[in-house]
Amino acid sequence: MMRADGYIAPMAYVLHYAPDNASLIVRMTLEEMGVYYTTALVDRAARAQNGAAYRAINPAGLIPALETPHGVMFETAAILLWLSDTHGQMAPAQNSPERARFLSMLFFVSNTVHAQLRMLFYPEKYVGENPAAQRALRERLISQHDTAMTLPGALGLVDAYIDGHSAPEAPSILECYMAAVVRWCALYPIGQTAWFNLSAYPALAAMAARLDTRPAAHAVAQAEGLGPTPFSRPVLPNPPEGSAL
Ligand SMILES: N[C@@H](CCC(=O)N[C@@H](CS)C(=O)NCC(=O)O)C(=O)O
Repeated sequence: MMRADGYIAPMAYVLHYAPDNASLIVRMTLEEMGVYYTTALVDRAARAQNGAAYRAINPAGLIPALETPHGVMFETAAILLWLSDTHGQMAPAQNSPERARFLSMLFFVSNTVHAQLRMLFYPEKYVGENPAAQRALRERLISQHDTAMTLPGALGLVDAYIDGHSAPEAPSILECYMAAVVRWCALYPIGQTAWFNLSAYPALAAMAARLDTRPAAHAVAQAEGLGPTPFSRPVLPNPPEGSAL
């Protein structure tokens, strides 16, 4: 429960998650903030994200969702920003001149990079079942063009921002987001990741290595079976419960 003075009692947050899904970004953020939360598994093997029970939680049928004292939230960036504002952590303060650019990049990652990854991972949802159409979409997404409409171009833009905008003492919500992004680029779709080389993005590579040393990353990796270096040298998950795909 939220009190008038803004205090949020323990048990207030429930993260609806599946291992190695976008919920990983929210879990990493909650761990970094040190706030108490519980989790509820969305059973992807049973396609629970499409079922009526989960749609009552997130009408978009996407993972994650976060139960908060203000109701259920969905959309990763919205959850991150709300948590950051609520707990006053992990983003430039409201009156900081850095906030304008930071929010621009956060929404770029959410609206463009994450959306590109969705097209790469679930091409059938965008161009239907035709294999040639799926191949064409994939080839366009991974082409080495210097445009934000391709993943290499978009990642290059974020890399340029992170260079000089990462706090060594604690990661921002944007860095938690990007740590999961570079993990997924290295792993998925399984067997089709040759286009991605983390060392081509030096600031993101340094960020991933730095985040891997955080106690929050260890907690997340243990909970979801992500291995010892989940962001800089990821391996496919071996989750203690649930399924990533
Ligand atoms: N725009 C959403 C995207 C979330 C998303 O793509 N979640 C994936 C898992 S990583 C999902 O729910 N996939 C299942 C599906 O598309 O049916 C967000 O930012 O939260």
